[in-house]
Amino acid sequence: MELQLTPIDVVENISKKDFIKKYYKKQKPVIVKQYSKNWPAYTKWNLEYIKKVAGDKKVPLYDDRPVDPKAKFNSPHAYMQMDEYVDLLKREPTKYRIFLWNILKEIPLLQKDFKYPDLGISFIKRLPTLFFGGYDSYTFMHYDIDLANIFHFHFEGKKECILFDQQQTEHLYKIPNSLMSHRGIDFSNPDLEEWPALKNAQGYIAQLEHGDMLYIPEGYWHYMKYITPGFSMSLRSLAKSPKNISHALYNLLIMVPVENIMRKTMGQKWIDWKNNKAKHKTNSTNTVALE
Ligand SMILES: O=C(O)CCC(=O)C(=O)O
Repeated sequence: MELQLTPIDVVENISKKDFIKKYYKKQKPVIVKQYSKNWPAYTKWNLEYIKKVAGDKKVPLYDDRPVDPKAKFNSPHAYMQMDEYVDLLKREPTKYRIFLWNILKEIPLLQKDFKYPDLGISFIKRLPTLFFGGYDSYTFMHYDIDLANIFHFHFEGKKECILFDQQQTEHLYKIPNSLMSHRGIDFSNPDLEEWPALKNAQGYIAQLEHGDMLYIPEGYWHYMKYITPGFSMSLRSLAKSPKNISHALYNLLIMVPVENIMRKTMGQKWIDWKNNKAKHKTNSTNTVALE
């Protein structure tokens, strides 16, 4: 048995009216092929260009190592200069990824190369962010702290995306006091004997290519696997549902400070407790999958 994944709708173009009616209001993901074809970024943005405009920047890198109990929530695992990082991406597989790199702060010049989509919703203009990954690297299954609507534009190469809505959370081995699934799960090829509750989860899957835009609705879980080295830009729009807004406030005001205190005081014991709890709690509330 495999994960229950439905292909994400793919359209060649979309009007404002259709986007709002068929996807935004229904909170359903969609891919618009080649959405960025009329932006300067479509022809300019590739890894060589990023090396040219940001080669001297020191960039924070993340890999798939277990959580370090001494590190604060979301702290990077290493730093490298961008030109060295691009060379590494092109030369060999690497697990190092760049996550949530703020364009306005780091390379404001890139702002001229894209436009905020005219899709009938307003965007948070101060937070365009970039994500980079090497061949076969992946971003763990997670959802974002602000449960925003995300518009994800891919450049150079191919990427696989797996999404789940918030109602699937009980099947996803969520780590307590975090925004992540258990890191032991390989969502591209999950071991359903070890993680049986995943059989109950219903999600979506798609591949993105250069120029494509993926709409990720509010609070959706997402896992991204870089099939080839490449990068993406996410633009965000605030969550609208009161439930998601209060969830976002809880994350920022309670979850993160509690996590930092617990890591500082309990260290590895806290991380081990959370990992065990995720596994046992999810298995015990998913008895159907275990039969
Ligand atoms: O593509 C990635 O590496 C992660 C993207 C992501 O997590 C996001 O856009 O919120």
